[in-house]
Amino acid sequence: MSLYPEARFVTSAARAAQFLPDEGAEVAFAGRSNAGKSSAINTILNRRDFARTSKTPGRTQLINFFALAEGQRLVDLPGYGYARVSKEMREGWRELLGDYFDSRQSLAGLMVVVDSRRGVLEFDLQMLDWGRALDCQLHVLLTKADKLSRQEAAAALSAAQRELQDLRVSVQLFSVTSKVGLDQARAALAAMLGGNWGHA
Ligand SMILES: Nc1nc2c(ncn2[C@@H]2O[C@H](COP(=O)(O)OP(=O)(O)OP(=O)(O)O)[C@@H](O)[C@H]2O)c(=O)[nH]1
Ligand SMILES: [Mg+2]
Repeated sequence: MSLYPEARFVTSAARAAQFLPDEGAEVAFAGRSNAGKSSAINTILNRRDFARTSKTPGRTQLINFFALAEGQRLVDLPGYGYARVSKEMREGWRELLGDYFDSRQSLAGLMVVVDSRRGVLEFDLQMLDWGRALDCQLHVLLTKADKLSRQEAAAALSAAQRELQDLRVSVQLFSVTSKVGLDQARAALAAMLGGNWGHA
């Protein structure tokens, strides 16, 4: 059963004029290309092929808006850091993301999706900075934890926690295949949308 039975895709935005009205509460998923954003969204919502997933990095190049319930939205942001795209395209993404974070008062929470094998990188910190400027709740999903041994996963978690400890960011392990951390991620999303972060 989905926690959001009414969830539906609404629109893709290539520029700021196409964003949905800035009202209600929104949670955005950001992360490096191929980190597992779309997979995480599908699994958290329990909807197969809801946000598209791809073996080809950089496939989600637009800002995708989903309605979850009345006044509650989820946003799949375009992945960053994919090397094999043109400079113009990279600048276009940066501008689109910049416009989004400059304007989005309804952004209640930001989920930064990080490949647990790579750890937190510079662009992830940039996203967290942008989210902090909007005073939204910040949560990091260390994805693909199934690809690490138990020991490696624990080490990846404590490394990320150490790195983010001064930044008011919560961090967890996550996997769409083993379902590690799924309940925790769902609780984080619900708390962000419901405005009761810290009580999840
Ligand atoms: N083993 C494993 N594979 C995963 C997991 N999450 C995602 N993947 C795989 O990683 C690849 C990329 O996943 P996506 O969800 O498309 O990544 P994305 O961050 O949305 O990528 P872009 O839209 O290109 O930015 C796909 O082949 C997924 O099947 C996970 O938890 N475990
Ligand atoms: Mg995607």
